[in-house]
Amino acid sequence: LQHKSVVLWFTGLSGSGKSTLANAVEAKLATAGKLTYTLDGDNVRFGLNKDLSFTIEDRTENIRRISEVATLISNAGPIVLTAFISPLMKDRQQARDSIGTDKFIEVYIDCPIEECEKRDVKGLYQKARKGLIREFTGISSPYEAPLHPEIVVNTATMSLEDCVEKVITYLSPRINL
Ligand code: GGZ
Repeated sequence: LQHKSVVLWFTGLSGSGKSTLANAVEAKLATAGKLTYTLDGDNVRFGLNKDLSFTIEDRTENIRRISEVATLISNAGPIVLTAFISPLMKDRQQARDSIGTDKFIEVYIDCPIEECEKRDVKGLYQKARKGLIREFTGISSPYEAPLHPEIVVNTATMSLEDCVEKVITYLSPRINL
């Protein structure tokens, strides 16, 4: 049975767990026989968008291109997952409008910056605090939390398994799982 096309749009701070959760959800969907594609920094910022920096203007362009690519892939059939900070409300709204309000599922990875900074998986927060990275999200560049996301998960208080479950529970009735 063909599923209704959806784009799962993960948003949250660096180190909040967007890619980890997107990959875990993708694995669950694969088990259920669903075709998926995940767009993240690794396959977008090093290729299609390697000309873009982290200024506000370039982040807006980053998100615009990602939303266009998400639409293209989604139209070909797969469930699309995107894992980008996407810090600005207006850019996520633009993505929602261009992808289609009926398809767009915003997943807010709610994780306090204190926790992201404590994890500091890549040492980027430390560099940002020292001023070695400018315009770092949450430190010297804004993050506007979604006000009405379809799904909220708190990766500081919930297990990965629980986060996956919350996403899948929302998704199930919408994609014939
Ligand atoms: C935020 C930065 C920055 C700055 C490099 N600010 O934890 P990561 O490493 O793997 O994820 C972050 C990633 C953010 O790229 P996005 O394309 O998701 O950002 S946006 O949606 O805002 O366009 C981080 C790394 O790139 N990184 N410099 N200044 N994150």
